[in-house]
Amino acid sequence: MSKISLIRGSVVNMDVDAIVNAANESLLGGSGVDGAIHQAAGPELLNECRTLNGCRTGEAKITKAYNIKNAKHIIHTVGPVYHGDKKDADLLASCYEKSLDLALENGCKSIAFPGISTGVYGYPLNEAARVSLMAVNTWLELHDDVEMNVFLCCFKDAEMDAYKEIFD
Ligand code: AR6
Repeated sequence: MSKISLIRGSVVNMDVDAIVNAANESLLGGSGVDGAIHQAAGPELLNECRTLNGCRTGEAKITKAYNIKNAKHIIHTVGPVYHGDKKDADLLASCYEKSLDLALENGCKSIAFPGISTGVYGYPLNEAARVSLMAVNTWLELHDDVEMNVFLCCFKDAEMDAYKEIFD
């Protein structure tokens, strides 16, 4: 019923119930996909984010999508800054799991993720691809009675290559 799809492109353009933002703990915007989402959604997004009191690393919060008309919700999650210890993988997996939990709680049947932590936060692409696929797969197995179509969006070719290597 549910499935995982690899997509080459930006989450901002995805026609889904929820797009995921790779935010920071302030939830007040930044560069990378965070900047692109805030720019596309417009200033009302920042106004709603100001009411959320930030978000801890590994957690997620939800807002409306405002001017991003192809999505209903934005799920803001905060990935770990990569340090190279086991905690990184746990926190990164938690971002995917908590985002999927929020999507389900809000009636979403489709969700598009960027490569959380793989940009500014420095998570190596091959490790991040493994952790994210494992986290999404595990979540879908635990929720085999729900429909959730998960799109893993690769903004750069190198991200797509990292996922493909896992299947080779
Ligand atoms: N459009 C779509 N996807 C993008 C874009 C874009 N313009 N730019 C990057 N990506 P990153 P992080 C993809 O750096 O590593 C921000 O300042 C990128 O290819 O956006 O979690 C936040 O405020 C990768 O797949 O996020 C935080 O401070 C993914 O987005 C910090 O960066 C994540 O890269 C978070 O760092």
